[in-house]
This record gives sequence, structure tokens and C-alpha cells, in this order.
Amino acid sequence: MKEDLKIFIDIVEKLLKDEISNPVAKPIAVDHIYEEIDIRLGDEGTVDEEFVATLSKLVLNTPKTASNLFFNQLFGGRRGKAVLGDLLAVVLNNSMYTYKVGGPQIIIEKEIIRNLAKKIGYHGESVDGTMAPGGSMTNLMGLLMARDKKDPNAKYDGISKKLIVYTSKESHYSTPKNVAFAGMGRNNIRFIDTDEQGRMLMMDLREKIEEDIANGCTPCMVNATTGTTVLCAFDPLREIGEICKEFDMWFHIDGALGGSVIFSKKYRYLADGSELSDSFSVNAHKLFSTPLSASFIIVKEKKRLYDSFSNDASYLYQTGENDYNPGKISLQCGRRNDALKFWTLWKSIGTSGLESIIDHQFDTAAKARGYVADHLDYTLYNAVDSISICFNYKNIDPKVICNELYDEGKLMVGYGSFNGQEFIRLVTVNGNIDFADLQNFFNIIERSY
Ligand code: ABU
Repeated sequence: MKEDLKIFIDIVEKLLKDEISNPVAKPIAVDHIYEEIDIRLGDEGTVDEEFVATLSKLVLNTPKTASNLFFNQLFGGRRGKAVLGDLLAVVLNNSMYTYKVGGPQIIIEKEIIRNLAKKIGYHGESVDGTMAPGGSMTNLMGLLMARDKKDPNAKYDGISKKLIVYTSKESHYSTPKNVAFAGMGRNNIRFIDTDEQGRMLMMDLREKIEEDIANGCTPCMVNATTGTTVLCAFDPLREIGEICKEFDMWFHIDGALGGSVIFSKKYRYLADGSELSDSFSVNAHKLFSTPLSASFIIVKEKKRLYDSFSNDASYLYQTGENDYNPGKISLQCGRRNDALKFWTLWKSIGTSGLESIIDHQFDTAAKARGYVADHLDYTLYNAVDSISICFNYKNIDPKVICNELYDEGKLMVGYGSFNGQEFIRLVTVNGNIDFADLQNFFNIIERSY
């Protein structure tokens, strides 16, 4: 182990040095990858020197998602204290299903959940939550609780009614996948129209619910989004909450991307009404740049978690209270410790430090939007508070710009679309970048075209 730790440190030092001079790994064409790197597994092991050389080459040729030129997806950057926590979680190698096996790590997860719940606006003893491997899976958990509340026998006999799920046209692609997994059927989603800023339109929501009731269907859940994938738009939670109450529907908030605004006094207004929801998901690996993945789901009534996810297993639950055996409220059995990395970050910088991270990202995005708006060669497509800056440059096809800059190893950014308009989607999820890095991003585009 000591020998391997030394190899680890050597390779990480090489990577950190390389990230400065080569912030974008030149992509290797997938049909040449075996020629470039000795990936093939064989009957015989490799000797140490060759093994280390191959491992170093592999690491240095992997896309550099922590560099200040990575804007391609909704994660990025690296925070030392969070990495430290995750490395320790790997070395400890606990599974997070029982207190007997997880010990204080279980309490660390509970402490985070308790504090997140307060920020959402859930209070009292009935609140609980858990983690799952990614925002799609925490959304699935919200959906399964909604299904089981509306159709309690579904988990024994299968679904007995036509349960309908409402989500905006701009919401994450996990919803259609999840309703299929849940046996509810992709045809039983209603995609709600959005306004010009990409926010769910209440009039369309109400009309679709009333139409479904008239047709004998059962409205089950609204999946609202706090930070949509492309525009990072924020649905009007308070109004959605009121509609859910009126029609007795589960209210889930997909806050995977933007849910972290609950930490910011300045941007909290974007999640106004969050306390009306039944469940709320948020990813620390997005705006807080912890290592992937750190996805939480917080639930107002813990009974719902038990109803949907518990199952006796005498070989597993042998000690203690339910509250500290989170396997009883998990999607999984074996579950890695994704909590420690967020706890080490939170413990080291405090809640005020988390607030500063969120403010910095939104403020930096606002400056970037200002830059785009002020320069005639650019067209800006979204102008409200958000960490996405959606733009085009000199009317050049955004696919061409994104793909060429990637192929040339200059920077990594992706494109998106809204209302039929395609554009480049720049995101400020990496809290280590500041406006100078974005200025550099724009300069690269301007020099190239
Ligand atoms: N959670 C989905 C993120 C995908 C994207 O970066 O667009």
C-alpha cells in the first residue's frame, strides 16, 4: 500500500504540473486509443515500471475536467479539502447501510442532511434524506415515493391506475427514463410549456392536470427544476407548490444543478417556495466541485422513504435503530461513502464559505453575460440570474466552434438549444475560475474565428 501511495502522489504531482501547461488534453481519436495507450488486459501482469508509465500516460491523456478551460458539462474544478475527504473514504472503504459498518460516517451523512433540510425549509423530526449515485437516481427516488403514496399497492401488485407526471419541456432527461423504470410509462408524462426564460408555465400545467382528471387519469407528481440543464432556469416553486397542494400531488424539486442557491442570501430567491415541496435533490459535485458524485435527496416525511425503500434483511440489519441504518431508506444495498468529501469541504470553509462559492459562480456568470451583451460579434440568449451563459459568435454554427476547439485541444465547451435556437452553453460551475478565465475563454474563440 505504501508503495502504491507513492506512485499515486508521483502521478498526481505530474498531473497538476501538466494541467498548468496543458489545460486541455489533446483528444486521442477513439479508433487510435489502443495504439497510443497500452490499455489491453492480458494473462500476464506488467512489471512495475511499465505499469507506472502506462498509468501516467493514461492519466495525462484523460480529459482535464478540473482545469480552467473545461466548461463542457455541469461539473468541473477541484477542491482540495473535498478530494482529501473522498480519498479517505476510499481508503476507509465503508458501506453506508448500517451504523455497525459505517460508524461515524453515517452521522456525517445525517449531519449534512439535517443542515440541507434546514436550508430547504423543512423542519421537525420527520425530515430525513439519503444519497444516491447521481441526480438521475435521486429524481428516481422522488418519483418512486410519489408513485407509492398515490398508489400504495403498486409495490406489491403493480400499478393500478394511470398515474401522470408533469415536468417542464426543459427538464432533465432522467424523468422519461425514470417513469419507464417505475412502470408508470413514458406516455404518462406531460411536458409543460415554458416561458421565454425556460420556466414552467403555470397556465399550461393547470390545463394539462385538469384535462387528465377529465380523462380519468390520476395526477401524481410535479417534477420542478431548480436550474434546468441548458439555460439553468428556475421554475416558480411557490406557484407549483400551491398547485400540487390543490390537486394532492407529490412535489419533487430537481435541484441537482441549481438547488445549491439555498446557501446564498443573494440568490435564495430563485428557490423561493422550496419548503412547500415533498422532496428536494441537490448535487454537491456540481456547484461545489466535490468529486463525482455527491447527490442528496432530502424528504419532508421520512415515512415515505421507508414505505418505498425498506426491506428486511436479517443478514444486514443486526444492530441499532432504523434512523442510523440508512440501508433501509436507500435505493442501493452496498453504497459508497459519498458524504465525507462534502463534509470535509463544509467543515473546513463553513456554511459562509459555501455561500461565497455560490455567489461567486452566479456573479461571474453575470459578468460574462455582460461581456457577451456588450460585444457586437456575440448574440446572447439568456439574460437572467443563472450560471449558464448561452451565446453565439459571429453567427457561426455553435457545433462547429465547439467541435473544432475540442479537436484542436484549445478548450472544452458544449452547445445546447432552446425553442429551436442552438447556441454555445458556457457554464460557471467550477468555483476556481474567475472572470479572467472567462476573458481567456472568449479570447480563444475570438483568436480562432
Ligand atoms: N446532469 C446532466 C448534466 C449534463 C450536462 O452537462 O449537460
